[in-house]
Amino acid sequence: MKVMLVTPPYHCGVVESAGTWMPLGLAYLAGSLRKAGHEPVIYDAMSLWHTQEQVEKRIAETRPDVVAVTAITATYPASIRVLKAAKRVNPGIITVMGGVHSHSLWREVLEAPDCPVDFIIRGEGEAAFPELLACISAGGETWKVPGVACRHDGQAVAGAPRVFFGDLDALEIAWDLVDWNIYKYFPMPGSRLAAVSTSRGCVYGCSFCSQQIFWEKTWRARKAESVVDEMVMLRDKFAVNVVLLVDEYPTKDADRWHRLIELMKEKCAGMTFLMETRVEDIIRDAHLMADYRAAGIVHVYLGVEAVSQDKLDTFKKEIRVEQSAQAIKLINDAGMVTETSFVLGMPEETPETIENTLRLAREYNPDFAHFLLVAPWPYADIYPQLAPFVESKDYEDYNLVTPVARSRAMGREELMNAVVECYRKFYMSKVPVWMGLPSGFKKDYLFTSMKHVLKSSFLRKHMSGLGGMPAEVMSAMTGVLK
Ligand code: B12
Repeated sequence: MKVMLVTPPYHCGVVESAGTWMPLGLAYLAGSLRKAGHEPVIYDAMSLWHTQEQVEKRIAETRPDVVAVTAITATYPASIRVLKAAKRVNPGIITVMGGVHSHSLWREVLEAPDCPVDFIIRGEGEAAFPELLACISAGGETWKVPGVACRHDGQAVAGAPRVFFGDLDALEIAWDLVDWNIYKYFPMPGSRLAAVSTSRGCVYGCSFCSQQIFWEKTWRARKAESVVDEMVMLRDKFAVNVVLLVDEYPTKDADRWHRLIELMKEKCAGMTFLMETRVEDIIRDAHLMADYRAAGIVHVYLGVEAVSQDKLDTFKKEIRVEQSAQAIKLINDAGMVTETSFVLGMPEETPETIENTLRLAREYNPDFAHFLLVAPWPYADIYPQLAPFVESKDYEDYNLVTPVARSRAMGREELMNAVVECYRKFYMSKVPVWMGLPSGFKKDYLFTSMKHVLKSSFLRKHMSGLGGMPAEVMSAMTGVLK
């Protein structure tokens, strides 16, 4: 069958200010579908900034048998619009949805009025999707396929959960179906950006996070050798020079991670890497920070999330508050860029607690800080705590930057204004410090990133409402960037 794999054209103005990001999950699915004899096509409507009309036209031109979309909660309404377009083009097109949103909320999705979704794949898609298509072709009982949810006899039903894939290195990725010209990392002009997954899952149970639900607190990893072979192939065959490691938790197995760092140092010349991990692993690896940098790692995102131990414990983050500042300093001292996030908007949030978060965010001294508004994913452990305060059911707003819940003391607009003030004050104090950095990679990187944020992010819109960045910051930016 001809299977069109589509990203929903959704934008909330955060991540797209830093780059255009390839849909790795769809490249994995395309690899498995092709292996099973199908003809997959990847259509990244999100990165192409296509309109609903363009999406519909592209579906009509492609004439697929199946249209499949991916959806996180914020992109779910846009994914539904893609599948509605497919049904308008041809009601006979089989429609499939996968990803974290429909994994948990499969019943809500299938029972929604006017639902255009024929099948939901829950969990990993590489084995379930080809098996579903084989079952459809054979006229079999699709509702019994493990990992599939669908309507049967007028009811929404789900097959047994699927066992996670054993050997991640055995999965084929359709790298040749990726339209490489689209993917760029803006802080590094002229770059070509790829995404690589070295492991899947996370063993922690952070209460605001969806990934622990999706992966059931499991963790599986690829072999270091196989990951590095892939990186080298991406560089040599597709001219990739920047790689986002998409893993929730790449550093979990110290031996594997250290071997990976060694191999990256040895084989990945000319490549740079962006990654995320936990603070305690950075502290564990304090003696290896220079090796991280030598391996090409330039940017590390740490989920700091809170500045009080109470709040960290509520989030079940399992770190000590003092570890965050220590980890950030280690990365900064090694010449890499640090990025962190702080979760705001919990029921007990007040202007004073926000002020305190901002004060400590400055003290922790990451290069970039995000002041995120908690998103009440209905399937997250924290949801019951947030439910009484939720004021919007529009999933499109569940993007960590739009306020959807109030706190006891603060309304949604007040929370939003406080967040924008946090950004403004944080970067007002940052830019003069960056000015004093010696010329070189880090200084260029920081200013180029900031330029893109101020040019295109959600902050631009909100900041102008609040009077914008102060003139001295803007003139510093203009001076450095010419
Ligand atoms: C890379 C990434 C992005 C990329 C997406 C690129 C792309 N088009 O895929 C970019 C940078 C654009 C992005 C954006 C956002 N992201 Co993001 N992102 C990630 C990240 C780090 C990795 C995703 C990934 O590639 N995983 C690897 C692949 C192999 O796995 P996968 O995508 O889950 O796919 C597998 C299964 O889920 C399933 N599957 C998925 N889709 C489908 C579809 C079908 C048809 C089938 C059969 C199966 C299937 O099969 C796949 C293979 O096994 C995750 C966190 C994480 N570590 O997973 C967050 C994450 C998905 N993002 C998240 C968020 C919140 C956002 C933003 C809203 C953030 C923001 N405010 O900007 C935006 C929304 C989009 C936008 N344009 O504004 C949240 C989602 C939370 C939720 N429950 O809704 C996550 C989980 C981060 C987090 N911890 O909170 N993101």
